[in-house]
Amino acid sequence: MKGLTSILIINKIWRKVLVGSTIILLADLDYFFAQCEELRNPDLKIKPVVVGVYSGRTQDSGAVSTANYVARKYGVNSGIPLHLARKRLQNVDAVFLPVDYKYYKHISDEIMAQLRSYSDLFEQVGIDEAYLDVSKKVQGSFKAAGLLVEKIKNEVKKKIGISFSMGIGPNKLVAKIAADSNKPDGLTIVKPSNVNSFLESLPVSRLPGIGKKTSQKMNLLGINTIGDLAHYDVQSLIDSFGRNLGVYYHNSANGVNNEPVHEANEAESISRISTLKENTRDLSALLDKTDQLILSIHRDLLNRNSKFKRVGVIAIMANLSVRSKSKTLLSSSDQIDLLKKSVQNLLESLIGESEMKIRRIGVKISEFTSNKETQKQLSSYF
Ligand code: DCP
Ligand code: CA
Ligand code: CA
Repeated sequence: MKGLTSILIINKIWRKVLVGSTIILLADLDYFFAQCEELRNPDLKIKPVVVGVYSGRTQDSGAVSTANYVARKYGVNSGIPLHLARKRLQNVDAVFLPVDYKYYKHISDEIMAQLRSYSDLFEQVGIDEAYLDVSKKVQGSFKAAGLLVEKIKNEVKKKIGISFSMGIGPNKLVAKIAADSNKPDGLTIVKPSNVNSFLESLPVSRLPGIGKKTSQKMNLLGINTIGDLAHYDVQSLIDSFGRNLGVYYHNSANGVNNEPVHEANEAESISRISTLKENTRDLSALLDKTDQLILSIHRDLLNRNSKFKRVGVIAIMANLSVRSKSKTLLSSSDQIDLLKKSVQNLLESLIGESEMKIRRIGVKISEFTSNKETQKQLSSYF
């Protein structure tokens, strides 16, 4: 075993000598749905633009999907109720538009095809984000990566007319946090030697996977910044959060992340939705229904010989408004029990957010990797 470890380490060193550092980019399209609306109607650019999902019950019931940066100055952000957005933009010449997903998807597809052409490996995550591994392309040079990004940004602006923010880092985690730190139209480069100083002073909530609840729990332990978390005793983290999460938090806070950029059919998902016998917010009644949906989803998953990494639930509420919750697992899985457990957790948190009963319930899995690919990668590694 020891021999194998040293061979792997030597391989890693050789790789560094031969091709330089790993360099990962994360592209995140700016205020995406609203920017698409500006693209087809440039007069909107100077106005607050709010794109929302209208549930149809009253004229303004529903939620904001996103808003352009002009509207954000008035406190209008993703997720707030449309009537609140309307109130915050009272007496302002603002424009409210319904989501036109098909159009945004078309623009996203064009941009993603361009981004893909600049990468060695490409992984799309959702409609407006993608990771690019460009290690070979720029021969491990962060300077060359910066120049490449300037070029891609200009090209996408010229050909498609959309701006995006880009993070450059030695791994996916750092690239993602870098991209988030300068929006819109930003570029943030974090070289390996700057990873710790870059992360140190940021609040723990900036780490992917650390939501409101976890960061509150960490604050109670005296952990406020990513630096605090990096220096916190790893065994104490494991005691508080369990082994998997404890180790994940420790590594992430230290900027350590080895997740490869994998070419997956991320745009794809498997989903089922069904109407409940009667409107309810009773967990066991909902689980009865989601268990049926999961059985059928899982059958499809096995047929395509894939693993999933993202799980979501969607609820159409009694008033026809839509609520959804999703989460990314720490690693890909094809286990039905894990799927059931994840759906249950998501349902619990969804029910906890509103008193309203649910009319229809749906389950979705996405971010697939093929079982065949994983096997191939493992065997070629040895
Ligand atoms: N979206 C949504 N509902 C949410 C959040 C997002 O419908 N609660 C949609 C609309 C967004 C798109 O997903 O345009 C991408 O989400 P982002 O979180 O990346 O936000 P934006 O691209 O809108 O803004 P930013 O410039 O902050 O990336
Ligand atoms: Ca995004
Ligand atoms: Ca975005």
